Amino acid sequence: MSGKTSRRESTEVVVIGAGPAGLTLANLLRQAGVECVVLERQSRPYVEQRQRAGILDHHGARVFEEWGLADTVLAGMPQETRFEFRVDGEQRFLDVSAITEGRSGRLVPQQVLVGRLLARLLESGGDLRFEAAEVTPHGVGGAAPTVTYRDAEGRTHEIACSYVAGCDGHHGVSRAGVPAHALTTYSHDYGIGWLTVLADVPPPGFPLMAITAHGFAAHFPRGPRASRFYLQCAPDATAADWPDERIWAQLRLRLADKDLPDGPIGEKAFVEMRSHVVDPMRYGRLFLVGDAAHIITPMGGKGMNLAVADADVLARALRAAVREGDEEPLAAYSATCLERVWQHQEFSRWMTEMTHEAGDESLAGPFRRRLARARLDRLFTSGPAARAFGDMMAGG
Ligand code: RFL
Repeated sequence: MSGKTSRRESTEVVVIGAGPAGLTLANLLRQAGVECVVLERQSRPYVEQRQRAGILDHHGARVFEEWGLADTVLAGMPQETRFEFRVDGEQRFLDVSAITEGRSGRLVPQQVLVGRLLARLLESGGDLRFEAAEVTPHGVGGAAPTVTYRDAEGRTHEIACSYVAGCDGHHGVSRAGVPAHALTTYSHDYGIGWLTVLADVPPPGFPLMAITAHGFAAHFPRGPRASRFYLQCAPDATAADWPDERIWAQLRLRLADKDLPDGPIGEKAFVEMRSHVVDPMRYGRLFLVGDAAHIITPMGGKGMNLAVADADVLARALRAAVREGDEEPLAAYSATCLERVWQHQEFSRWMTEMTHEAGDESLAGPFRRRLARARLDRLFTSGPAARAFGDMMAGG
C-alpha cells in the first residue's frame, strides 16, 4: 500500500456503498450481531439528498418489520394502496390493498429511507465512512479478502474481512472487478426514452399512469409538496428538445388535465429504459446486492425494493455463516435473489410494453396496440388479472 499512513484493521463484512442496499444490509447485520464496516464514496449530504424511488412495496415494508426496524423506517409513512390508470383521459383505479387482502406498500421516498437508515446505523454505533476514495476489493476469489481505500485526509486503509458485499450500484467497482468469464450478463433495451422531472408541485391523489396516443406519462407523489413526473420521449432526446414549457404542455395534454399547476423543476434527467441482470450474484466471497447486480426500469417501482429484498436474503445468510458456521444459505443467495429479480423484470417488461403500446401506435403498430388495450382492459374486468397485478405491486 502507498499513501500517507497505512492503517490495517479487520471486520466480518465490508459493505461497499451506502445506498438503499448497503444501508439496509448494514442495519440488518447490526440487528443480527454481525460486525461490518460501510465504505461510501460520496459525502453524507450527497447521499442523503439523492432522490430517486418513492414506494416501498409490501414485501420491503415486511423486511423492516421482521428485523424490528419498522419504527425506524415506516413511522409516519402513509400506505399507498390505489393506483390510477388514465386512458385517453378516462380514469380507472386499482386498489392493491383491496385485491391482495391488505398487502399495500408505503410511500417512502428513497432519500427518506436512506436518511433514516443512515441515522439509525450511526446512532446504534455502526461504522460508516464517507468520502472513501479508490475503494478496491482484493482476493475475493480466495479465503482471505481485503478491501483498501483512501480517506478524505489522504490516508490509506486496508480492511481484512471474511466477506465483501458489493452494494455500490450499477457503476460501482465491485462487479467491475469480477473476471468477465465468471458472470453471465443479460441485458435488454426497451427502445424508448423517458424524461423524468422532479418538481415542487402538489402530488397526485394516487400514483397516476397515463396512456395516450401522444405517449406515456406518469405523475407520482414524492412528499407533501413534491412530485416526480415521467414522459415518454425519443430515445435520443436531449434537454434542448424539452424546455420547461414543452414539459408542462405535454404533461397537461397526456394527463388530460389542463389545470395541472406548474412549479419549479428541481431535476430534469433522462432515464435509460433498459434492464441488466448478472448471474450469479456472487464471486467467491464477494456478494453483489441491488443495482450492482441488476437494474430494472422505474416502471413498476421495483429497483429500490429489489435492493431491500437482496439485502434481507444476504443478511440472513451472513448471520447463519458468521454466527452458526452454516454456509448453506450463502450458497443459495444468488439463486434465491435471482428468482425474485426475474419475476420483477418480467413484471416491469409487461407493464412497460402494455402502457406504451396501448397508447402510441407508432411503437409497435396497430395490431399490438389492440393487444395491449385488451391486456389493459382485462385488469379492470377480471378479478384474477387484477389480483396478479396487485400481487406483483405488493412485491410478489
Ligand atoms: P445506489 O442507490 O446506486 O447506491 C449505491 C451507492 O454506492 C456508492 N458507490 C460507491 N461507494 C464506494 N466506492 C465506490 N466505488 C462506489 N461507487 C458507488 C454510491 O455513491 C451510492 O451511495 O444502489 P442500491 O443501493 O442498489 O439502490 C438501488 C436504487 O437506488 C435503485 O434501484 C432505485 O433508485 C431505482 N429507481 C426506483 N426504484 C424503485 O423501487 N421505485 C421507483 O419508483 C424508482 N424510481 C429509480 C427511480 C431510479 C432512478 N434513476 C436512477 C434514474 C427513478 C429514477 C429516476
